[in-house]
Amino acid sequence: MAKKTIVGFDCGNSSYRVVLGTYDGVRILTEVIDQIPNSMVKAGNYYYWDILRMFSDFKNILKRLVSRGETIDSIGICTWGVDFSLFDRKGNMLNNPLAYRNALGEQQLSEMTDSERKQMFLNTGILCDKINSVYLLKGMKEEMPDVYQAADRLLMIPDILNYLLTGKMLNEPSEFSTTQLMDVNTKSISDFVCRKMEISRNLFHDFGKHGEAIGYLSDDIKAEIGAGYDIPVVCVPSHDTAAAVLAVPARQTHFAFISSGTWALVGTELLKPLLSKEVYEAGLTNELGAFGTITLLKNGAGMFLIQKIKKEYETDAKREVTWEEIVKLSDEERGKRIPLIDMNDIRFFNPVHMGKEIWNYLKETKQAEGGFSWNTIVKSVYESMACSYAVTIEHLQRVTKEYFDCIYIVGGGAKNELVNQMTANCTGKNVIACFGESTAMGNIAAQLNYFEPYLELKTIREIVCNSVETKSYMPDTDTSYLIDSYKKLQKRS
Ligand code: LFR
Repeated sequence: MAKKTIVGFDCGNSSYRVVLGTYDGVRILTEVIDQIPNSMVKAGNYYYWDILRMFSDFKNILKRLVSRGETIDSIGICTWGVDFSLFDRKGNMLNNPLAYRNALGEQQLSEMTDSERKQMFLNTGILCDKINSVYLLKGMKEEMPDVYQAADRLLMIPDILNYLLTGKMLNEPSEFSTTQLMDVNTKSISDFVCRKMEISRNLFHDFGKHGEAIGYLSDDIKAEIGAGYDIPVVCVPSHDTAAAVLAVPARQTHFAFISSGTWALVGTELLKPLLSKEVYEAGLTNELGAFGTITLLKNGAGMFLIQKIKKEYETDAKREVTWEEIVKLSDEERGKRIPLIDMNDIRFFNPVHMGKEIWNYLKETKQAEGGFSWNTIVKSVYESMACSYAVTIEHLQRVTKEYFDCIYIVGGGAKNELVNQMTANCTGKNVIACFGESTAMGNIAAQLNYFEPYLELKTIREIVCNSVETKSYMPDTDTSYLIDSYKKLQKRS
């Protein structure tokens, strides 16, 4: 395959990035063209995402690339999962996408019995979680009936951007699996879930196929960015987790990964879903990955807690602080007792003040006393993160009957040396931190399949292995004893 210049858009909850990938026949070299902060917008009673700002920023960056002389061979879009907008029959967007941190989903899910939840899991492979689109959609149907009634189509966030770029609507499968509206066995829309949740089946479109073109940049956009040639927009695994897993530089067939960002996804890649009782009880979920794979994973709280803490700490300090300073707060606690929190306790999902919420938790569980301490709080988050990883790795080994001798960490969180070491210590395993933009790497690597449709997953991974820089962490202190205390806290929540 000749040299290719490929654009990957990776949109996360806290920032979005545009990455330019150059494939030279052996490896992909990446350059981050821009990184722009992102956040939910509170308007009236709800939290929303500003999708049009993302679209407009993306177009401006494409324009910049064209004017600096790049010839773009293709484009792919990835974003987080679960959020969507509804469209009317004429293709107009009816609502700004609501954010999954709205209370709507939780309210709907709380009405379901245990046996209903199990049925939903067996049908979709997906664990019932308040953030899954199906609950938000049901909530919208009740709270915004006019919008719901006017809807003809539902597009997930990456599908929306693909549509705005090309005029073509489709639902991309990996992203769609996060709705919990896909039958995991037939990989088509679940009639069972639609019936049960009273959701119209007609809202959904045909699924795209990874590696195929969705369409080409519309003439308007081509003119706007100054491109005098056609640019295909390729159907990539557009759920950021699926793309990040594709970017794991593993040569083994069975491997464990942690995709660390606002969320922490701890899992392994499979060819078929696992729907056993053990999987269900361990809180694992079978999402769709790249090119027909399944990513069996635990969807847990990740850097969200510490991202919120950083902002609060800055407010207290009345200045901006670096991540190094935040990490140092924890390091200053070295040798002291290690306080833990259950990372996934609902009280940390979207509290008014994360620091205070954690401090109260530590006091209630008798792990802290005296005056409020940022050091203790930060330490507890980082150590708890490592513990939560260790518990999930234990579950994954049990349900898959595989032993993982190392763990790959991808995503922005891989830069956190302290947590990498804590994870090695708590799991007793070799941790391999993978640097660079993992989601963008997976996005760009998947697009190679458009140029060479017979390129197999194994070959794409080999290209990834040639392209990703890693750093290895071996356990240096045994902290596996913390796992039992962590499990006790999990039971308490
Ligand atoms: C990670 C992620 C998770 C998803 C969460 C919310 O960025 O996509 O996989 O569960 O965000 O969409």
